[in-house]
Amino acid sequence: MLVRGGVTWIVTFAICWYSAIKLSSSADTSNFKKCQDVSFCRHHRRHANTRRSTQYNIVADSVKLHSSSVLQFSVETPQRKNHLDCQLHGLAQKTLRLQVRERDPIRKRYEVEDSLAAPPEPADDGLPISSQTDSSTELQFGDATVHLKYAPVSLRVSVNGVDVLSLNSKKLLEFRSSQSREQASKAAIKGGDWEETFKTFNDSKPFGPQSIGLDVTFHKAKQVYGIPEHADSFALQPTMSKKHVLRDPYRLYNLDVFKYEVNTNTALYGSVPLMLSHSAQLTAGVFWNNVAETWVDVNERKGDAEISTHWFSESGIIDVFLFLGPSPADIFQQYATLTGYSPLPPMFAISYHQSRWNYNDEGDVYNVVNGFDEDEIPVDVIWLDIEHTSEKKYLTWDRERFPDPERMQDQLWSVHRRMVSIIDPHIKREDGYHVHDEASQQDFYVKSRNGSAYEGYCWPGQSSWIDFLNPAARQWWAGKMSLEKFMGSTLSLFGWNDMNEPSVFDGPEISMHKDAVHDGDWEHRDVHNIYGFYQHKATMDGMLARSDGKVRPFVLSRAFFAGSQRFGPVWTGDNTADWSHLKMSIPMLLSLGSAGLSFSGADVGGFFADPDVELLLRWYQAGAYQPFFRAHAHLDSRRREPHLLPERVRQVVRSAVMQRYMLLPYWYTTFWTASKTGLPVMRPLWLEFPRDEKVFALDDEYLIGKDLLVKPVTESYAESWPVYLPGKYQLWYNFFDYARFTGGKSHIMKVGITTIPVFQRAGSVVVTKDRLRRSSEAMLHDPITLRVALDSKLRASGELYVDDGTTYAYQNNEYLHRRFTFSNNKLTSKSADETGSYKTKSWVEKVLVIGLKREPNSIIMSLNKKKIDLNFSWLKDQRTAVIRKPDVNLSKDFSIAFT
Ligand code: NBV
Repeated sequence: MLVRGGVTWIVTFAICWYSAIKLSSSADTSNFKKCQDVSFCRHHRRHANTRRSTQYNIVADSVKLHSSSVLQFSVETPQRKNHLDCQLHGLAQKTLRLQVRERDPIRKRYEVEDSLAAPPEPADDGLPISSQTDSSTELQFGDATVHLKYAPVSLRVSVNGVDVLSLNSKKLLEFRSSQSREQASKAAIKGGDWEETFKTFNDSKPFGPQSIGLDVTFHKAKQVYGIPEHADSFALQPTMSKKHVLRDPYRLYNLDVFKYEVNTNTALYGSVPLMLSHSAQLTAGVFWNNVAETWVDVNERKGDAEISTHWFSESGIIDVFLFLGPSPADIFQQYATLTGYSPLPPMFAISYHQSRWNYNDEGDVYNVVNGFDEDEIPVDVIWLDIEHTSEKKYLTWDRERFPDPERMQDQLWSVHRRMVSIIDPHIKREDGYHVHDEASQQDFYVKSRNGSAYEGYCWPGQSSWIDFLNPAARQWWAGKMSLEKFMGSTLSLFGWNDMNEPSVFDGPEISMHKDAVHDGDWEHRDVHNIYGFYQHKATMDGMLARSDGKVRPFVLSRAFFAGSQRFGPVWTGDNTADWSHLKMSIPMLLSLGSAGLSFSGADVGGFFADPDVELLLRWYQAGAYQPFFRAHAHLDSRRREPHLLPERVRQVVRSAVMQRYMLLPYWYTTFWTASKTGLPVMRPLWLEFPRDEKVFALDDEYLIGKDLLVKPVTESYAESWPVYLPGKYQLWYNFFDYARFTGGKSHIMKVGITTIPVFQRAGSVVVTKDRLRRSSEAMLHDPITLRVALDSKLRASGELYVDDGTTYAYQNNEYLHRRFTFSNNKLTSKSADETGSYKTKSWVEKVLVIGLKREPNSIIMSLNKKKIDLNFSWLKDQRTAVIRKPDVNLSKDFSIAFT
């Protein structure tokens, strides 16, 4: 093991090492483990390949109902009697949970609780036993049947006689019980079970092998998706064929991968062990609730629709949730019920963010903002990276460059802009630095094996890491966000947690030693994947508490786990200014969104290197249509704020950013929907068109909400761009020129440099705000435009959610939820929820009705029992009526008749 401590040569080594990677132009993949470097990965794969498995059997007389919704049973192997205690829970929302625990382990095993939003509710109808023999039990679970076979143990769930999911049908269950080193064989010690070395890093593995594994089969699956984060296709690729190993399993282990490559399933910054399967008949899901290092093998599809997968984790228990769907929307709701919904973000958070490592000083910040104002490009937030601190001591300021941070924030605030500053989890070990002093005194640092504070090298030099696993440390950290404690902060400053995998420059795989120790005596190996989650949570809790719970917080995190959606957005880390990374942003964000993390984005422009003009503007166009929209760049890259770009390029960037602002009412309503239903904001096409098999593997186009389809241009010199429009009977309209297209086929679009292929679904009403402003806040009471796109039966509907965009007043009915419907030649606007009573000055300034059969003779509005003849113009070729100034407050009910 590398000696940890303030030894000079280590520091020198780390600086040299970091300088070396800084100069290198691509990822050094040798810093990161492959399956063959990890003893438990080798072990479980061998198990799968040789099929020489230990047989796990249910002890027949142990099977009994523990309560009306929990079945309990013991599992044993020929070698160990009554070895495992199992519980099968029937939960609300068609969800089953299987927990497998070791009976009387010699060392306790970590159980993950906080990924779940609340203790799961039992199913109303329980999990009654419907039949039982000496070798099996059958249970009724709503319209599903659970078949439990005893020898070998396996669990199969079917609905109306159709198999949906199975566990251990491939006999890959393995639960390696804890043992003492004395009991272990020499071979096991040598084989890496008791001590492992990777490069120069030794893992002492004091508790030996404790890994667990299980196979999960999706019986009705054309494709499987999920288990982010990987820079790979959205539909997961097989890692095993019947005969061969095709690639390493998907790895889930939060890592800071310098200059990550695309089209690989190696680990990245965050992990969500949720997998979804989809076919025209059925969508199902599996959540593996374990925060230790995890690998997942995906087998080639068998026959038409069966995909089996193999999951294994280094420690912890088996805690697996099965979601029975059956529709895609059901799955998202089932997962969100369990791990939480992403809360409604403040409006500024879904607007445009301007970031860079670094804005040098206060003057630089003003210049950037002025640049936006002079060029009339809206922006909501300016970000400050690590150089704004005094010597990388987070929650302090470099007072030479930022002499009066409150003044700066107030100045920005006066022009409706916010700031975000970075707050990393590594703390400079310097006496007199309040965070370090308090963390040391209160024993809030992660420990090394010998009991002293864990030390490593990071941005500030020698550092220690806050133990966010410790609830008291989290509470203290949250308190540090208060306006009194965080000197120089105001209510318009928000947070950004970076490097929280955690990234440790001189640690194994640039992370923390697995034998480091957390509160409760847990090894880092047991909790690695939830470390960043807890920093994110604590920072968010603090930002909420500093306003007495009044102002919605905003904290971006790089690392995440299942449930992180409850705390704030995440982003895809340090991508590169390269077309392949622009392209990859789409499958990566689809994957995050499908795993509950609706609020996510990728650095616009690419973090490393310098994008050429074409790449930069195509990236703005894509980013404007992705949920979290932030331009960010590396310290060594050339400045690329919009006002520095050549005039023609700037105009294209401006148009993309303005489209984002124009569509904010639609984005906000979609985020609100996500907060209620768990439906992702950025949706794969199969969510809305579940039976159109052509879209199952598509990951270069997507839907925002249900009504806007986007396929950003992600190739250089593109002149024509094929776009598949789903749904045989579905019509689509080009969002900008109202041209009509039929669904169920591909269309080739001509794409000039200003073109963003966006289509509105026929049958929808999309709301926009068309006036140019400095920021979203300045638009709060602006008038709206209704874009009514008619289907073939001349019908359309849509909704709009509105509130103050900032506070929680909406929880006290300060909101409006409106519904717009077009049918029988009449457009009506009605309240969708009478309890909403938000007062807005916003009014309807324009209505576009696209796809009418003929020019109307007259258009008459009924409002407050009065009839008003409305002026309109007729766009013949587009069969669109444009009504100007109906001039009615958004909160009023009205109708407009077309004759
Ligand atoms: O804090 C500096 C950067 C930051 O700009 C970036 O967004 C993070 O992902 N940070 C990583 C550390 C340095 C990376 C080379």
